[in-house]
Amino acid sequence: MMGRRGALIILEGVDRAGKTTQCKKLVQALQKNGRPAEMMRFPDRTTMIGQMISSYLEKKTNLEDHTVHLLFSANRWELAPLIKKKLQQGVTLVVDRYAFSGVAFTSAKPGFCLEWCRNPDVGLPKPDLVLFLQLSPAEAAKRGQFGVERYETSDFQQTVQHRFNQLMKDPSLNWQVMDATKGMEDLHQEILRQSEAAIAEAESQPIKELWKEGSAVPC
Ligand code: NYM
Ligand code: MG
Repeated sequence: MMGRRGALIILEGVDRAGKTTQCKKLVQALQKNGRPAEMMRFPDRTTMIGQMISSYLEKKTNLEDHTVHLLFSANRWELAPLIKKKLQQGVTLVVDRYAFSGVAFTSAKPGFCLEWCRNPDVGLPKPDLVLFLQLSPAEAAKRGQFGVERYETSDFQQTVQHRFNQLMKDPSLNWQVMDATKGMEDLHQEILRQSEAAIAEAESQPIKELWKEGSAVPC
């Protein structure tokens, strides 16, 4: 008999929404509930491709915009076999950013449309749940200064937010918008509840492919 597969759960949102904190809390809580769960993050800066991305984000190197977009995607593809293997082994994966950040950040640059940005990620393991941590630019500003990495300016983040809004209109994905202004613990409980539901739902379903059946969101 086939074992029950794990769920692919993604946390998305603009910078400083609390994704990393919530990913860690979710993994701990799932493990405490007796569920095998592990955290991953994108970009994964530990691989060779990840190191190129990291150096770009730290502004140590420059890369042409299409090129870096494809590297972010390649960074997901190089880990796709591991993602599938873990899910099939029954491990639930909690992932800090995925293809949605890829599309939202690149398409926030002039001259890029959603369609082009989405293409390299078509066919990746499809998430069972995408939790979007919603935080207004004003609330984000209260959380302190931006870092020094590329993209960390409020103008750019505002465009990124618009792009996320467009992506969230896609009904082929299980988007759940979370109010990230809530207290950390309340937010965690809500995320845990949504995740447990997605895990129960995923158990009986095959792993699907992202954006394969097309998307209603135009360029
Ligand atoms: N980012 C992240 C992209 O531009 N494209 C992608 O595909 C992904 C996964 O990298 N500002 C951007 C969003 C962030 C930056 O992410 C680094 P983090 O979570 O701060 O390490
Ligand atoms: Mg960051």
